[in-house]
Amino acid sequence: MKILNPATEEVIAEVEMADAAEVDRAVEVARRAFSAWRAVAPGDRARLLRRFAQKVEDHAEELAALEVAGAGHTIGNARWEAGNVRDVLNFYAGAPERDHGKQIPVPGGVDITFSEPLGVVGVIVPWNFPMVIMTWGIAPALAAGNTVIVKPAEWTPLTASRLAELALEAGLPEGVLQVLPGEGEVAGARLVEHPGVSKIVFTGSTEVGKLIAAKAADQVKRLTLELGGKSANIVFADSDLAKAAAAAPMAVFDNSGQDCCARSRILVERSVYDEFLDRLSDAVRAVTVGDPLDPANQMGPLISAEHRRRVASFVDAFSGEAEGVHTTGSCPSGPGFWFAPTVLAAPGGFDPLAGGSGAFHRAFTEEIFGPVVSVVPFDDEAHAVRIANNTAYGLSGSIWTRDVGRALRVARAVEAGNLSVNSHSSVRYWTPFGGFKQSGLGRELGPDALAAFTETKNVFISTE
Ligand code: TXE
Repeated sequence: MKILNPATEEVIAEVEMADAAEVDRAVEVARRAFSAWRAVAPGDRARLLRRFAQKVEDHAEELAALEVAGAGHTIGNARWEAGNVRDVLNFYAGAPERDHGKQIPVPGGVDITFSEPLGVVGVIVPWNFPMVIMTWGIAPALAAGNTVIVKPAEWTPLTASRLAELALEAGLPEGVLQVLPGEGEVAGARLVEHPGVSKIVFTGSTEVGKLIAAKAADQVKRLTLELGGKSANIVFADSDLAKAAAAAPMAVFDNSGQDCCARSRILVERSVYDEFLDRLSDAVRAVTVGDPLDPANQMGPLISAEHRRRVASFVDAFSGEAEGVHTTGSCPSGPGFWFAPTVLAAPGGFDPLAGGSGAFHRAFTEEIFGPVVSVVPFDDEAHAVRIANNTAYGLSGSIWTRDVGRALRVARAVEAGNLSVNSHSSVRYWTPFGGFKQSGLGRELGPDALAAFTETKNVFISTE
């Protein structure tokens, strides 16, 4: 398959796609490697993973440049991502050294609880954050003693393959980490179906996540799912409105809106709605879109022509309507899958709690995964919470207010896994990340993710 640079549309690589037989061979290799890898002492595994992290650090600029070329990320984001890969590898490296099991007092003997690796873990990765999402799966999986097969997204296999090479250079044994570029319905599906794969970590669309969950149920295969989102950014009248409006654009336009945590629904208290929209529009017009290698640019292109067509379908649907498209920022023309940051404002009389089929309703409820944000007014705190929760998704959200009590009340009431107050921060690798409802199953990152890559085993020894 030809890999394109989304900013130039130039072919930068041609990559072989694995078929089902190659997946089968990779599983065989991973299973053989598992018996040796699980036996490596936790301290030695930790040393190898730290060496891997050091390799990533040594090659950070190269990895960042590859992510810019292959995924269209801005260089600033790509550098952050290379740093995150290093940090997450280091964070989990020593975790098994601190897993001491448990000895629970029981009558008649000694009872020991162990954590054991699962076996072969399949990590299916999307194209929006190729190297970090891969690492959130592989780092705890490898640290816990599993072997891993990564299937990167069709569009973005380059950094994944490079990371596998660096792992080998760092001394990880052959077969412990394999990267297999391939199509979802072929290589991805085979990983899910293969009885030799004990767990699937999947990040991608809710639609494919449901398919995978149904197939995995057949073998009661372990699953972690990180799916879509339609997160709310709730702005109260008592907030620092200038700060809230200045921060709102990049809370959704970062990575060109191709972010499962994008705060793509802005809910604004009615008394400050017009003022907020004015401020937001100014901020959106100031967003710099262009060459992702230029550190001055805040936004790059979309991933592909096909994805741009899908994003455009949400905005094009407004032609002829009196209200809808409120502000359009700027973006380059010419080669590259560019899309201008766009603000949609609720048409008069729009009820965010009612069903509907109009253009604004569709944009307000479906995951667009592009630089398009919809803004609606709300009446009071309870109304804001009802609107925020009126979705099948539940990944992230933000609350802007100066009232600490309200911030906590609303944060507890919103059905989402990751909330931030007066901030749009979503990912801090020390803390758990994941979704409520149809945004996912299980949590990644944080101290507890390791448990998702182990089975608990209890052994009783009679002393009688
Ligand atoms: O995702 P897919 P796509 C959302 C976002 C986006 C939409 C479609 O709204 O516009 O999904 O993106 C592999 N068995 N998100 O089509 O298809 C596939 O090869 C096994 C949100 O790219 O879900 C890729 O590696 N695997 C999201 C991965 O699944 C299969 C990130 C994701 O692809 C498969 C990406 C199958 N049957 C998209 N079919 C987020 N949570 O951040 C596909 N794949």
